[in-house]
Parts: sequence; structure tokens; C-alpha cells
Amino acid sequence: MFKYLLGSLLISSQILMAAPKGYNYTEANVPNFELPKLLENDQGKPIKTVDEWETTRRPEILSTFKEEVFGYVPKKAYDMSFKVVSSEPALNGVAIRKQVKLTFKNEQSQSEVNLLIYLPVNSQKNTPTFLCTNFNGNHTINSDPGIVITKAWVRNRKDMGTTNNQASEKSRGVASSRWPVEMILKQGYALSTVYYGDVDPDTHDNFKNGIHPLLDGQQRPKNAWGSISAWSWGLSRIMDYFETDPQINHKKVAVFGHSRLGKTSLWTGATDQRFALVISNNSGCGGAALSRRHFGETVQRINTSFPHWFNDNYKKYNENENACPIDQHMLIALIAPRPVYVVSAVEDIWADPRGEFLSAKYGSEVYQLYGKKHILNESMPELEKPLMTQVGYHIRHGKHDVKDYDWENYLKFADMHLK
Ligand code: GTR
Repeated sequence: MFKYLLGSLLISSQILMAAPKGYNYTEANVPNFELPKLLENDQGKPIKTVDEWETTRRPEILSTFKEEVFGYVPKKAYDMSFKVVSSEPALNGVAIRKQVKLTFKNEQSQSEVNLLIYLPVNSQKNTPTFLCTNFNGNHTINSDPGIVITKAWVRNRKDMGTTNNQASEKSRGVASSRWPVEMILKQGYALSTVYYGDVDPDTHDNFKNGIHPLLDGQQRPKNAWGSISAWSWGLSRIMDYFETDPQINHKKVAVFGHSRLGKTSLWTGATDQRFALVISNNSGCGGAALSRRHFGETVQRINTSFPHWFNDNYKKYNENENACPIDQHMLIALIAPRPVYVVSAVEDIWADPRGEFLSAKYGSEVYQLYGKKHILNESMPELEKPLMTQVGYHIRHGKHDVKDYDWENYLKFADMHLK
């Protein structure tokens, strides 16, 4: 009994930690709302065919997301070059560790992004890959001593031995619980990863760091890109690189991200149709969760805590979600007909698991239009009972994190669609 009580105390303190006070965590308090219609254009005309979706409605929704939420990427010219820095056996011989430097340059500035690729030793040609953003540097995903340590800005964290916003040897492998590299390789996939801070450090400095000096002009309009859009831009540049690398099958790239990086993977899938499969892990507000539910994190809160993630127009919808011409089910729909997998964790109430499920469900309307298997008629599944059609969803035990259980299912889902 005592053990049980202690357990539930621990769990509730974890929930509280991850779920700030003063927000709604009660289903009964979710307001009534009407979602903007996917299959009706801005003039109220019904969208009945794939052709109408692709030529009118999809472009409408995509530009609304750019205008009102994530922002436009500036149209400035730059040169891009790729350099394979190293390629050698690693992880006790099960992998080839390849590291690639992407350089971007114009008259304004120069910027570098470092890509780490683990290829299965027995599959080094035309290999499908997961492309994943990571939170703390490539060197944190595995204790492999050969991984280059990022020189970019990192968050100061005692547990990671980071001071003065610089990473060090101490943080090698600290995030390895989220990265079952061997499991992924064994199933015939490469694992490619990039530190998101290489593209744009996640600290608000009025867009002076990362890729911004290369592409931004003097003035930033209200619809200028925020950091999520910048991180996505970086993933698209890595896709440009993949198109030149015969070791990677660029037609079979699954883009994956957790939390803010799950928001990023969804936006990447929406903006760049070269990505074959999209995975959002615990992406929450501004990701898979429906904003109109006002459950857990809200638009106002996210725009206040992270004013640099979205564009300035998005702030119009602080405590005013119903005025927004889109909601997040439309982000899922932009990925159609490509497979998309949305994942929640039951204790991650800040991210609104039910809202994440409902986006996948309602976004399915467009998958249905394509004649793909979808989850439009499903109700929220029980814990650890994944739904896997062209649209996938699962909710697992535990908190805001990435677990082996999640990866086991990503691999199943990828096998279903990419093999
Ligand atoms: C939280 C934020 C969430 C989520 C998370 C993360 O603080 O409120 O939207 O993005 O950070 O990325 O870990």
C-alpha cells in the first residue's frame, strides 16, 4: 500500500512538474468549438476531389499556416556545399559513422550545420533513414567518442556539464536513452541526426544567431519565420544533401522529432513533400494538439514562453484561438497522402494527448479523400494499442519523453510504409 502511495505521489509530482498550474487539465472544461473545415475553401466552396485539394485547398491552408503561424522563409540567395568530414566503422562494427558538414554562404554571412549518420554496416547503399533533430548536440545521442561535439550555443545544464553555453566531453551519450541506435540499424534503417541549435540556437536574441544573419533582411515583417520554421529549413537542406548521397535512399526518409522538435517535424512534412513519412512525438501545442481545446499549454502561453518559435502574427490568437483560420488537424492534413504517425504519453497532459489524437483523426478526412486507410472513424485507443493505417497514433504509459516502446512502433510503421 505504502509503495503504491509513494508511486502515485511520485507520478503526480512528475505530472505537476510538467504541467504548470492555472491551465485546464479537465476534459469537462474543454470549451465547445467548431473546427475550421478542411474540405471547404476560403470562399465556402466544397472540396470534392484530390485535384481540388491539391490545386486550391492545400495551397490555401499552407499559406495560411505560413502567414499566421510559422512564418515565411526569406527568399535570399545563398550557396550551399557539403563535405563528408569522416566515414568509418563505429559501434563495435555494427555501423558506419558518417559525419557531414553543410555550409551555407552569401555576402551577408556564413553558417554551418553538422549531420551525423549511422548506416547499418550491412546496408550502405540506398538505405532508408530516419532524419531526427536532437536537443543537445549529436554527441549526446551516443557515447561513441568519434562524434564531433557541437560548437554551437547549447543550454547550460549541470547534468550535462555544459557551462558558458558550450558543450563538452562530459555530455557524450547523456541522451542515449532516447536513441536506440542499434535497434534502428538492425532493422535496416540508417539514423541521421542534427542538433537543432546548429541551425538556430533556441534562445531568443531577436533573430541574430544561427541561420538568421544569412537569410534575414533588415526588417522582420510580422509573417517572418520563427525558429520552428528555421529548424524545418535545416531539415530540408539535409534532404538536399541526401539527394546527392547514394548511401541514402532520399525517397525513403522519415522525419522525426520530439516535443518542440515534433512540431518541427510536422511543419517539415507539410512544407517539403520530399519527406516520405512524418513522426511527431509528444508535440503538443503548435504541433499535433488542437488549439481550440484549450487543454494544457495554450497559444498565449507558448507565445509568451517562446516568443521566437512562431511568427508575430500568431500572437493575435493569444486567448483568441477561435479567430484563427486554421487549427492543427490541418497541419496533419497537409502531410497527406504520405504516412504520418502521432504519439502521446498519458502523463504528458501539458501536450494534451486527446487533442493530439483528435488532430490525427480529423486530419484523416484528407487521407480518406485520397482513398487511403485512415482513423476518421476511430475513438481514442487504449494505452499501448497503436492504430496503424496511413495515419498512425499511439499513447503510452509515462511522461514527456521518447522511449524504446515509441521507437519499436516507429519501426513497425516505417516497415509498413517504406519497405
Ligand atoms: C515546453 C513547451 C512545449 C514543448 C516542450 C519541449 O516547455 O511548453 O510546447 O515544446 O517545451 O519542447 O520540450
